[in-house]
Amino acid sequence: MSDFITSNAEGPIENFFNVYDLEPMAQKVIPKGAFGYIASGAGDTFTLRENIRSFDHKLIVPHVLMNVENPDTSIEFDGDKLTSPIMLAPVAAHKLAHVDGEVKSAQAVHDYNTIYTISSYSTVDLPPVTEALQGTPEWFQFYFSKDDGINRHIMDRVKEQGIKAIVLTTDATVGGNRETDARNGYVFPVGMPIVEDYLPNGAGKTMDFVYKSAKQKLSPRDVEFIASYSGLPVYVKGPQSADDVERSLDAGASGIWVTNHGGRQLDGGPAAFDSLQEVAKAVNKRVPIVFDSGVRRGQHVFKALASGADLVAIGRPVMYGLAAGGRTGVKQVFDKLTSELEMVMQLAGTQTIADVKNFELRDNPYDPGF
Ligand code: PYR
Repeated sequence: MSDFITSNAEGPIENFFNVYDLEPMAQKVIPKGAFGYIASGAGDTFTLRENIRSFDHKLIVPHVLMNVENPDTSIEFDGDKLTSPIMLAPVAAHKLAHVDGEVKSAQAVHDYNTIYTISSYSTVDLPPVTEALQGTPEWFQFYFSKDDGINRHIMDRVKEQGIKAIVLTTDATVGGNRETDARNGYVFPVGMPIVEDYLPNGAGKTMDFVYKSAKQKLSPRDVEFIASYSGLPVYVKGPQSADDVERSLDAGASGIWVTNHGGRQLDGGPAAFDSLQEVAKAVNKRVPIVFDSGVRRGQHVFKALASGADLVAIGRPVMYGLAAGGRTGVKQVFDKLTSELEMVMQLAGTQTIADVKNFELRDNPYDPGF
């Protein structure tokens, strides 16, 4: 709806010492319903809370006398040299956080130089986002239509943009129990142009309606279909167990994305970081692993990489940085996590991301709360 007013901030965020600081800043400038939609989780928010807490299940025992100075966070991934393995997770509707929406976050990801995942529920259409990225690698997160003709059309458009991979979200075939949205009577205030063909007039719709408009009966055949039609690598976003890894790889997945959707879907499920341990073992380096859900610190990035992730994605912190500082704010979020990661790498005795990936974390022998 055109009367939706959110942040138009642009410029450096002051008093920003860690990414947790950004949430209350964003809350001041994003309307209540939209902020609740972004920040909240499902049900009792058990899984949402466990996502952050679970990083304490593993310890980084520092290694000293390791001849380390100026650790290098850069990586090469799929032919691209990236500033770090920290990338953007697909997050719906950036226009909730900033009037310019995905254009600003894409500009920031270009400034930082990492992978941008555009959501099917982007509030800016594909071409302006690709343009704002100026050649920075872009992936597309797919909320599948029930109609394969529409899916083909969306994939044709995705390919026209030179997008490098498709991410099939499999853990959201129906909305989680989003009670905050229900209490706030939240409806999407802006439309979603990429899925206009199966979700016309998205503005004014509840999240439940949005989810039910997409395909619910997903199966391995959908992975096969996307892979064969698009010819692009398909990342299956959702496996949290060895069985699901095998089902995805058998269907032709080129990568596994470990997530619990930021605690927004199945409440009562495991923390994503705990699931990463099982998934990495099952994948056994056959394909790349992307990890998200709960990443708020450089040491979280470090622990995820040391547990088998190749890329670590962030979502909510980017939305908060966007609200508090626009393009500059989003860049600051990536920079903050990177400088924390560099410090942790230095103190842990690791010079490169390859060293981090070979680092052995120790199981926490103390009681981390349960
Ligand atoms: C979410 O609300 O979590 C979506 O993925 C759209």
